[in-house]
Amino acid sequence: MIRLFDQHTIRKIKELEGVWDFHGEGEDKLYKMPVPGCWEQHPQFNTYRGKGIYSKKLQISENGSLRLEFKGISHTGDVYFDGEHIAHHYNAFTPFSTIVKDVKKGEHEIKVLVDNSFGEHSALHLPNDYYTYGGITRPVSLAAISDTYIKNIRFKPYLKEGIWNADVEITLHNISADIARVSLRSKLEAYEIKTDTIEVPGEGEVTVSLKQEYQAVEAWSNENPRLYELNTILYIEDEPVDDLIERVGFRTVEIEGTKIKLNGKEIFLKGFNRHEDYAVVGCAIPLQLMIQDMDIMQDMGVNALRTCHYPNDERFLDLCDERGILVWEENHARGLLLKDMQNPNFDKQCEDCIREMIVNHYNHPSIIIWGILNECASETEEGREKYKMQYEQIKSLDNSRPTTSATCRHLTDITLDLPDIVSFNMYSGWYKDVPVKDTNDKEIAWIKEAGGEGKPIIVSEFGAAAIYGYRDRSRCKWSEERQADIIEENLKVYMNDDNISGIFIWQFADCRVTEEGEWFTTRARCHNNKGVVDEYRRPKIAYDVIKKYLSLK
Ligand code: ADA
Repeated sequence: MIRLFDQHTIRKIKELEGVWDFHGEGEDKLYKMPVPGCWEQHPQFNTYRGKGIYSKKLQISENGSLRLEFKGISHTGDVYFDGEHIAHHYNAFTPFSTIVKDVKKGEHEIKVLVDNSFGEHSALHLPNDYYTYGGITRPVSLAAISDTYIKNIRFKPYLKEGIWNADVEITLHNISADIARVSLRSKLEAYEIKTDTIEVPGEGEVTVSLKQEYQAVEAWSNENPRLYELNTILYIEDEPVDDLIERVGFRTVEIEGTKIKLNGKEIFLKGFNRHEDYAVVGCAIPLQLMIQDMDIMQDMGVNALRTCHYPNDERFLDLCDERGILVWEENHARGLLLKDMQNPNFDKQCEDCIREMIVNHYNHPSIIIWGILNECASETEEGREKYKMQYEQIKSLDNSRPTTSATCRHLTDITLDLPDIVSFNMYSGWYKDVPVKDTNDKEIAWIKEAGGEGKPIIVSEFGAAAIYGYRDRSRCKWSEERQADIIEENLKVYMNDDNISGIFIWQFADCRVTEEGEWFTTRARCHNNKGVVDEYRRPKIAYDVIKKYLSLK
């Protein structure tokens, strides 16, 4: 399944899921690997770090051009069509697509060289407190494409004198050498926009900006996540040749002083940090397990989610749209020191990730915050310049959502004047046995002096570790009892402090971490064990403590 709803009824599209041939680089032995999937699930590749080649034969039934889309290859993919190199992409967490023109009907072959190795070529995937898996880890789709097709649609809802309106931007791409004359019809319920003839230059793109008033639609909210399908059809001489269906919601998110407002109403965000990681399947989580995660989090009473520390699978964002879960989605970065940020590939790899995240995820009403650079070098001037550049890039792509970044540079961060919301990670009671309230009061007082005055504040991470099944009456660290105690102490303070507009518990589930980089010294089992469920989603004692407290606000 590519998305939780069909995006086409005219464009012929299919998912290339199933079993692909696979072999490790330099190896002849052939394996059969699931796509989507991580090679780590195979006993021969459970800790494999390097390159692997996936291949699949295709039967194409008609002559024409094709569009291949990969929702995620971890962490670098080079795509070959009948031996010709047609695409390169870095970063496991954002999609990319490519066009193959004038394909003759018959048998063809796709090969994908996948690389999950570390080194200077990879500024964002490096040994870290989560695992960089290997594989074609998210869905792949193949579509027969018309010479001029709908490349992208952005739907920006807003209220005008109490009536819902939207700016609808439709980007068309013409892959032929000749100018194309087309027209569009875009329908949402009974509201229809029709265009006159649009000229798209040969081998060029055109973006059409339309406006529409939608008098009688319902707002999207946490309590009533009302979604609508925006169905756009492209015509050539009145013949429908392409289409794109987007699923949208009418909602606005604003910052008003120190409050975050959804549709003009103040909200308090309460949720988890969730890594895309599940036992056996790694980061290639199938829909049924995504639904399980969502059901468990909602059972504990969440209304929000932070996609730590990278853009998420669109199917999970679709689930958030359907369930009314408010999302902080962030670009890919965790805990990078200045020397890491000085990697010559860092700026471009961040820029690509931000652009692909926003261009592809813009229409999800559940996403209300864009985040960047979790716990990176925000205490340095050079680091500040990179934060500034990335916030500016986000605003240039989307000025409808507030920005933030989770800092751990307590008392030294010099970037708090830049984002719309200030967020901090604090592990009172775990890394330091310090009183939660005093530490929190000090942090908030500093934030206000250091550029955060008058802004909403979010506690983006707090929590403690526990080994699933380890019970101990002494309530010592690493026991489930102590994890529950620490989380309870933190919840009591953060949920009763008017300075705080949101909390994200670290973390939803235990996740695998890399052995390299000495993470094994502080991560028992080579896992980050701060989940309130383990990697098999078995609940720890903290589960019911959280369920009790989240129901109070
Ligand atoms: C940091 C980081 C998380 C995780 C956490 C921990 O706040 O943002 O990714 O590493 O610490 O478990 O210590």
